[in-house]
Amino acid sequence: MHRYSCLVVASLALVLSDTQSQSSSPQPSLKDAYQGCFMVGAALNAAQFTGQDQAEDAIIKAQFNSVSPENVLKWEIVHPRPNEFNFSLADKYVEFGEQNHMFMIGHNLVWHSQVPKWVFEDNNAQPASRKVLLERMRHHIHTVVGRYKGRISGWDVVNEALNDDGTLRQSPWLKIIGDDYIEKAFRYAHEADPQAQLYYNDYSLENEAKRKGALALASTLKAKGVPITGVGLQDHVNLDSPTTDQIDATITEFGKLSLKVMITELDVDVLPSSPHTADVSLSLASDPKLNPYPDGLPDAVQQALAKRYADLFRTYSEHCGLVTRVTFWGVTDKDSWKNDWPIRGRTNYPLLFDRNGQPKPAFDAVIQVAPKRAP
Ligand code: 9MR
Repeated sequence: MHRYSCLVVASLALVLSDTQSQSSSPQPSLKDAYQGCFMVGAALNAAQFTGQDQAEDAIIKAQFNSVSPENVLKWEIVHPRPNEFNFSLADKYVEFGEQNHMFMIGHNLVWHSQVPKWVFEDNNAQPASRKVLLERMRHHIHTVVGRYKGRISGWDVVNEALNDDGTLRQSPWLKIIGDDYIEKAFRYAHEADPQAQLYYNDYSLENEAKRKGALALASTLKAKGVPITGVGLQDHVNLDSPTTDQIDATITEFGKLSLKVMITELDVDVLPSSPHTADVSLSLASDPKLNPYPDGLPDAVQQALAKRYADLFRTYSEHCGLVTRVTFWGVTDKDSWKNDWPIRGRTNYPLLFDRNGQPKPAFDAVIQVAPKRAP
């Protein structure tokens, strides 16, 4: 397991990427720039970890020291039917992470989305009983976490259990089991791999009401001795919202509970009508006015994106050690979920690498604000 101290000393390591090996200036790497502060990760899609996207593989290997699976460990993929598990893609994800010595995340175990209907039903398509659903949850978690015991180091155990007002979401998990479903999920995951780090992961935790709800949830779990080790702030953010003060305060507040804090799904939406949320059920009608940059990002917006990323990483770096990882939700703009949410088929620019895999000004900005370390 990685250990990170907050020593901001050592030299800035530089790596030569394949693409720039012939140019005079070597390309720095995110993972080296933030070494000693936090890990830098990316969520991967199947093409990347099965070797079908060699160009992106080169970026991933050069830039990141942690990976998350964008979709392949979700319930509907690994456990599509009651007695059927399918680990073919998940196994490839884990092999890729091992081959490249990366800190691997499992995403996710208990969520209201991307989970088949049968999970919540009995044989007559009626709601399952609490007892049956708890046993299904235990079986799923033991099977999935157990398979990767000692290999996947941290799990998003419960994902997005809160409403925007901080109350518990009325998901089938809550309705059928009751509010102790969260605690049970963490206990089952801990039984399956006592060494694994276990996280609660959610979006918009910078907003006061939701943050209060999450802080109350986390402190109740801690008080009951539930094995939660960290909180994931997804940080699907916009150019101007939430403010870095809100982000800073959110990290500080969770730190006070002696929880690790991770930025788990970072991207910056530059398009209009993209609310600061990641509610997957949201869907808006398409309109060309809401897709203003189909042929490229104007320089002014490119610079605004770079400044936003610099401000974000300055804020995260002020919490070196408390923030243990910053993970981008994707590698290049080409594959980002933000091209299809909340409006399908737009051209978005949320990440540090462009559609051709080239680093954007935002990449340089993130490297530049990394804590300077003495040689
Ligand atoms: O990026 C994922 C996208 O490919 C899926 O279609 C989507 C479906 O729910 O899930 C996306 O990832 C989500 C993550 O698992 C949880 N937080 C919000 C992310 C963006 O929707």
